[in-house]
Parts: sequence; structure tokens; C-alpha cells
Amino acid sequence: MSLTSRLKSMVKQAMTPQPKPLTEFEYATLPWIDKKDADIDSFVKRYQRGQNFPYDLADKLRFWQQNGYVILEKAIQEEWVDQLWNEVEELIAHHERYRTNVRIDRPEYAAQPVKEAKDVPTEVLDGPYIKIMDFHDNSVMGKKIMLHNSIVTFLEAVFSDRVVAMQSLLFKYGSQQATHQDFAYVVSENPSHLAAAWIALEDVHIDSGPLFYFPGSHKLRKFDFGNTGMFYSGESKHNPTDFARYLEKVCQEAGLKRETLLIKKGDVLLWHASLAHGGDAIRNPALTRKSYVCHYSSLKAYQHHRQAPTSEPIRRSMNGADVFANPQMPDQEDIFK
Ligand SMILES: O=C(O)CCC(=O)C(=O)O
Repeated sequence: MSLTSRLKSMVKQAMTPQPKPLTEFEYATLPWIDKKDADIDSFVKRYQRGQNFPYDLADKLRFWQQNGYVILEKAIQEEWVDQLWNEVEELIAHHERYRTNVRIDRPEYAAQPVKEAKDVPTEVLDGPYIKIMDFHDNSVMGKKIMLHNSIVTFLEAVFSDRVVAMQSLLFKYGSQQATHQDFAYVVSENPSHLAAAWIALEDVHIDSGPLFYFPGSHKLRKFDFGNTGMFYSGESKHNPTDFARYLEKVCQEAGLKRETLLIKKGDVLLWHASLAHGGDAIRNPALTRKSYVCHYSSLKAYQHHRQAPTSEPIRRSMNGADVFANPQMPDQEDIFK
């Protein structure tokens, strides 16, 4: 393209009105349960799959609708949790064998916080400020827990659509992450079709930096990052600290209480795209807080892997839900059988 045509095209783009970034979910595409006329009793009568759900589905859906979360006690069998954690320990101990991405939130890694496990020493991987990313790509057990029948049955009810898992994070220590709502960071093709699971891989100790959350905060007005609306990007005018301050202020104004998640190994917290939450301060650095966080969307809202938005994904299906194979590391898929 010549310089003149490039300039012309830049001027044309600058003069074309850009769509205003979203500052609220579109009402028409909200999950049915977030709409004003949601009729939970008739939904439950029609929802065949809910009949084998080992909790009272109508009660859990009502609780979700009001509070933006539910807890499924003893959802995941201990042996599964133990197997997953043994695999994580193997990854940490023999990091040189694995290409799993790891995020290191330590000042010495600030220039490049995401690296492959093989390039991060065991002492660093084994410490705090580490997020092991998308380990489910590598692990069949990671996929089995992510797509566990109880999680999928509940989220399929919430979306009234097939569930598709989007991504996962594994933590050995508390994240100490500031208050946030996930839709700002984890974006599907329909941002309101998003939910998450926090799976306890050990009993949570109050001094280990537990997750905290504000029940009812999923109904509050969204934060506006300025130029990028309700989504955060490196270009946003406002930053995650402004986001946290806003959420804490509006939760306080609305009289919402801050709760601390003290659940047991194998229990699962499921939360709404807009539930305000974060990681508490670690009061005893010797304590671990092993946990597995998975994010989900629906078939209609997540049709392509985020790293290959124009290719048809390779679906791995379990319990009537899907997760896409990692398009960038096919050699690392299911290396932990
Ligand atoms: O587990 C934590 O401390 C925070 C996890 C979290 O907020 C998230 O993944 O969205």
C-alpha cells in the first residue's frame, strides 16, 4: 500500500464513528436466570438433567439468582483432587520437562510475567505469586475435574445451553488479587455468559489468603474503565486499583457484606460473571491454599479457542460439556493421563 493510500485509510478510519464500548451487559442476551421474569420452578420441571443433581437444584438456582454464587459441598472426590495435585507437584519438581505457561507476579519477572514452566526454576514455581495457566490442557484429570458432572449440570442450567470451559488457573498459595469482577478480564463472545468455579484442593485456612466475595454484588452497576467501557485492557484509562476501589465503595454503599470462603477439600464455589471477589492477604506465609479456578461460557457464546479465533476448535467432551484443545501446544495435550 502506498503512503498516500495508507494515510487516506487512516483518515477514513478516524472519521468513521466507532461503536461505543459496552458499559453494561445487553439485557436481551443475558442468561435467562438474570432476567426479570426468570421462572426457576418451571425451568427445573423441564430440565431433565437436573434430576440426578445431588443438591436441591431449585434452591441452588434461587440462591445464585439472589447472591451471585453457590457452594457445592463435597462435589469432587478426594482421589481426583489428590491425583491432580500430584501432577502439579511433578510439574514443579521436573519443570524442565514441561511447556505449561506460568504467570509469575514478582518484580524480577515484571518484563515478561508469563513463561513456560521449563524456564522457571523449581524454587520459584514452588512459591507464592505463581499461577499455573491452563493445566487442564496437559492433564486428563484437570479436564475431568473441570467438566465434573455437578459443575456442568448447574452451569448448563444457568446458561440454558451446553457448557464450554474456557481456561483454568492453579494456585499453591493465595493470590492476594484485588477486588474485581471476571467479565472485565475473561471475555467470551457474549460477556454475560461467563461463570467460574473455585475448587478447593485442600481445606482452606483463614490465614492462608482465602478468597473473599460480596454476595449480591453481581447486580451492581458496572465500572467504566473509560475508553474501553466495562472491559479492561492495557489501553484502559483506569486501572485494576481504580476498579477495586469502585467495587468496594459501591458494595459498601449497597450494604453488601464481605464474606470469606472457608471451604473444605473437594468443595466447589461457583460464581457469576459479575460477583465482586478477590484474594485476601496471606497472614501466615507458611500456609498453602491449593486451589483450581476454572472459567466457563456457553456453546453460543464461546465458539473458538481464544488463541485461534478463526479456526474450528478441537473439542474434548465430557459429561455433555466441552473444552477446546490448546491450538498452540498440541504436543503437550493430555501428557498427564
Ligand atoms: O483464588 C483467588 O485468590 C483469586 C482467583 C480469582 O479471583 C480469579 O481467578 O478470578
